[in-house]
Amino acid sequence: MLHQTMRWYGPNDKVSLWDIRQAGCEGVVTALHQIPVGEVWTVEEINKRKALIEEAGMTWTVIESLPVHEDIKKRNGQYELYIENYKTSLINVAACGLKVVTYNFMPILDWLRTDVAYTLPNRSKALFFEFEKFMVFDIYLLKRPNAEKEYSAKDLERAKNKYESMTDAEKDYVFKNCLLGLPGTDDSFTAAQILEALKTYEGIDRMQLKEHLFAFLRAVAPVAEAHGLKMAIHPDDPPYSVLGLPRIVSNEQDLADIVNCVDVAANGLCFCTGSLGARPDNNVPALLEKFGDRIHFLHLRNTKRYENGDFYEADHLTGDTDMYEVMKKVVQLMRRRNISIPMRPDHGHQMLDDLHKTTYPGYSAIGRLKGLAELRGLELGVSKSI
Ligand code: CS2
Ligand code: MN
Repeated sequence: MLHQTMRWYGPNDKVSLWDIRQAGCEGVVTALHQIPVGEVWTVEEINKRKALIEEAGMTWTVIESLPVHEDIKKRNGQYELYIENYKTSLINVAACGLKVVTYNFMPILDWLRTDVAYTLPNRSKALFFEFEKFMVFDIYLLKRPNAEKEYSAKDLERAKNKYESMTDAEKDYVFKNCLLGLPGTDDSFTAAQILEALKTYEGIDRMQLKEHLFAFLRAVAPVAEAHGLKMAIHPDDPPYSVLGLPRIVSNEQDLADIVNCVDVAANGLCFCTGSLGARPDNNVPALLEKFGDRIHFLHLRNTKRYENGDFYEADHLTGDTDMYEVMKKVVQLMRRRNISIPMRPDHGHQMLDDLHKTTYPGYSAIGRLKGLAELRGLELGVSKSI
């Protein structure tokens, strides 16, 4: 069976370890969010967190994330020091008995949505990416220099119409949502910070960023391999370029380039069906089959896409990705490899009592519990029937 987990943001998370255990989890996915990006994770700090999880009767199954410093992505500034620190953190993590480390290589931002509280017909709330509103943000609110150059004439027209139809309150709302910081913080970027950070990526295109990722992997993957660790890169979300920033973990070719660049098991994937599935040309079950040997962690989540480029996070079992097919491939994969792959339901809808609570967008307890329970049932059914 899958090793079921949920993400926990640490002692300040309003969702407690016991909540997670009651949801049926055997494991927890967490990170030392208090350590600034780039600094070494010490054995002492790792063990402290591990003990907290074990006191609640679970294991710390996956680290998400051991973040990669921006200097490494740009290969400037102190990138050599940060790569050395990363290796040290990996060695420390392995010394504490942890096995899987997730990270991503998205410049500046993590995931991006225009609405983190989109009301569904049943009055629960979901994360929504509305393409026209995103263009409005980019062109009219953030006012990114030369943003218009990246959109077609037709899209620019759509953006203009949208902008003109929006109230000031709607514009403020989109602005605020698009500037939200990384998962697990209450901080937001300011427009000035984003514009400043964007400048630092001038001249770094997809090819160049890929080279930087490969150089990073050539340095760290052998260390992970030697210490019995598996690294798992998370795909881009949404899986294409945004704000003129290159994104390089978006489709089949990207995944193939990554696993081939250092051909060891330690250089693997966090297979996020929600992120990959936001792109119509990604056949998620086929990708799962193709890269199965290198998948060390699963994020199971679904998206519903529209023709116009919008998508929202659907229920875990509905949406455009066929979760039954996904689960069948997962079960077959685990049998073939004779392992239990760690999985988490990724995000969930805000619903029931959680509608009255403030939690990190996507990370309220009840919606994730619902997703997990549905996936758990699906897995049982699939595994008994094949
Ligand atoms: C996560 C990502 O919250 C989420 O959607 O799937 O933020 C993920 O944790 C990171 O990108 C992994 O480094
Ligand atoms: Mn994910």
